[in-house]
Amino acid sequence: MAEHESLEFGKADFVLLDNVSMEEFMANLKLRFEKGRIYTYIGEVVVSVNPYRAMNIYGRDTVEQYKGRELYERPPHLFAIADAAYKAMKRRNKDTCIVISGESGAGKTEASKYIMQYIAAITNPNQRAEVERVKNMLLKSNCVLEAFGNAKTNRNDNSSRFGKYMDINFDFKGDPIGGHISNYLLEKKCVNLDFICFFFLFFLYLLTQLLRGAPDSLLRSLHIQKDPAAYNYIKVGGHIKSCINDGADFKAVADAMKVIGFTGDEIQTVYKILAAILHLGNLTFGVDGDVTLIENTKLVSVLRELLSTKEENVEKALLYRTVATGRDVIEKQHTEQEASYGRDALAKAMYERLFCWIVGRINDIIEVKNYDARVHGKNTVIGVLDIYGFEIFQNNSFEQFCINYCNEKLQQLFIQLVLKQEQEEYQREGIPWKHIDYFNNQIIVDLVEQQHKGIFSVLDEACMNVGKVTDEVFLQGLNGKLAKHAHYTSRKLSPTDKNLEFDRDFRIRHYAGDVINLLPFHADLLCWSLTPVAVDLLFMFLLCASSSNTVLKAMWPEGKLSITEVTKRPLTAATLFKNSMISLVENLACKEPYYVRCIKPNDVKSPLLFEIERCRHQVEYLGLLENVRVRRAGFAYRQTYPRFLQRYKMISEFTWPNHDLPSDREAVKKLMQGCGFDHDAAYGKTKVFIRTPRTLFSLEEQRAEMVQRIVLFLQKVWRGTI
Ligand code: AOV
Ligand code: MG
Repeated sequence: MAEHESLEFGKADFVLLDNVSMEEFMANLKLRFEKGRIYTYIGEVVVSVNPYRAMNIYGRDTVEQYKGRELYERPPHLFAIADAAYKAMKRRNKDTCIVISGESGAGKTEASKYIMQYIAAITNPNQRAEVERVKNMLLKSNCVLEAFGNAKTNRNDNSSRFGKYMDINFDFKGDPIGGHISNYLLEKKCVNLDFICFFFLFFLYLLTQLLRGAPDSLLRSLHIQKDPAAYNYIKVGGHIKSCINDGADFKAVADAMKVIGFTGDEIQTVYKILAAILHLGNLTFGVDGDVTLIENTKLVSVLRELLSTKEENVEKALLYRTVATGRDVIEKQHTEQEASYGRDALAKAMYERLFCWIVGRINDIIEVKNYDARVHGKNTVIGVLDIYGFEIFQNNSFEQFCINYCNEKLQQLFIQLVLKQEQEEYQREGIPWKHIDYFNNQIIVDLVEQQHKGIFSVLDEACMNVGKVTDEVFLQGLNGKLAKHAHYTSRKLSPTDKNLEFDRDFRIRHYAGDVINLLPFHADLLCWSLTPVAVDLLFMFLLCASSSNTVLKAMWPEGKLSITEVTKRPLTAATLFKNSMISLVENLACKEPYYVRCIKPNDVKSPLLFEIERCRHQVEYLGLLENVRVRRAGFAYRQTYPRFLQRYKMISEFTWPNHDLPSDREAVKKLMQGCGFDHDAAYGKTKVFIRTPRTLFSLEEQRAEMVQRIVLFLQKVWRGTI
């Protein structure tokens, strides 16, 4: 008997709950967690609770148990979902995707790794060398991306600071032949008491790794000291004590880069850029009269050397900006404060470029090559999305705003695909159906992304004028356009709840709860640091573009453009992010989706603690209860009549080998009645709907038995024993 029928471990599918209430849902989730059953289904959705301990459920033997099986034959597992996505792709030629969501530390990245491992394990049975090479690359690329894109945060020791979507391409045999990675970068802003700097928390992690793990000779050539405390960016990030295992990590990353196929020059350049970023953080500025100066000129020459450029380029990049006045572009000296913003912006831009370049190189290496669809048939895709979940903190800034917007988009997709489509299909097919209420979050998506009126548009407008943008302008814009929106409010904080910096906020009522976005939002800094080719950063771009290091130069391709082309008004980072989310969702929407919903049981990384309130909140904002209701009211399986017959006609005398009933619909009805499943089915205009998975399971069993019998019969015929 499949485990989902054993009560000791609770219900393996929430659809089987006696009553669909929050209490029962939570009790079942808790019981299963305590019994070490971290996965539970809602139909085909896997709900996963982070066990915070090593589980012995991902080995080769478990892979064998799930390989090629139907979802309900085995206890709930990620492998079952991975297998379902794989089967849909292989049997039905469908592009599929697995969307993994949940909050920080809930186990998304781990889940995505197990899914990749599973797919790697079940493919390429013939051990073709080329496929093995591709698989190895896909797995190794993860290691490099994690090194460059993860950070230790207080919520997760290995927190992904970028969203990752990876397509794996398969050939007609179902073996991986390549892949493509899209990353959705986010920056981590750090607000310090007396100055504000933008930087990536994760680069600190990597830089700390570099300091601890790199050989002395390499550090000497980069002019880097071993003591992390010597570097401002690391000090500010408070990361000095963070990683115990940095040395080993450094070697693993260096090896992975080599295996993937990065050249020696490329790897050297990566180190040089990381070192340059560290040195940049130590640059300080002063003034002499009305001239801004770099105080530690020795660092200028170190930067020159690391970036293979001229000292004057370094100075210009750090001390000047260009201002476009009409058709002219003039140079203007930074003030001391502008120079420090500019320095941090440069450090950040260098890191961002480096990261994007690494992703681009990996994509070059893993992209599908030499596949001729005319000869081999369509190549199909499984996409795996691991993206940051909702973040609701005390202080939420631009980063959380983007993350939460992303989650609204994904929830909208979920609603579209799972809830709305499901209900619409029943209506279309004329199946009696009681409408289930659910909250459609489109209104919140619009609040953020609508053209001309949405928050992104207002932010873009506020960013139009570099130098003059203030949060005041931004907030006025928001209040002017959105004051009446049901999901938006803003307020001035009373002196009592005022802390040092924040005196205003605006609030978005997300479907997951109220999120207070604090001002200052630093709209002015956003246009400084987030525009990819802002006029003001022109000299910085020229700095890297003028380098004689060809690898570095390749990261700054706009160096080839003329000044006027470069100074054209660029898209702001907010818009870029919005556009990338829209295209991500479009891409997912044309695939058959599978969902993994991750839940974090507690905030102290304990394997024993199931904090009920904490979990209930996540269950609420993941919309899991609505999901169960729709699923329960609905049907686990549906298929068009001809296809259904094609698969199951051999199990009924009425339909095998062909039926003589007036329609396929009648034939299916007769088949189901004959098998005693009629009570569990509904017959739509074009499709049959089956309510419980168990029925489908029995159909499959009977089919397998018949197929076996037919094979034996044919063998006998061939041998002439009949
Ligand atoms: P996240 O991806 O959801 O957070 P991770 O996948 O990095 O979270 O998981 C956080 C930590 O929880 C891991 O480092 C493991 O220690 C533990 N963990 C998660 N899943 C499992 C599992 N199946 N078995 C054992 N331990 C697990 V973030 O990237 O922060 O949103 O941005
Ligand atoms: Mg992660």
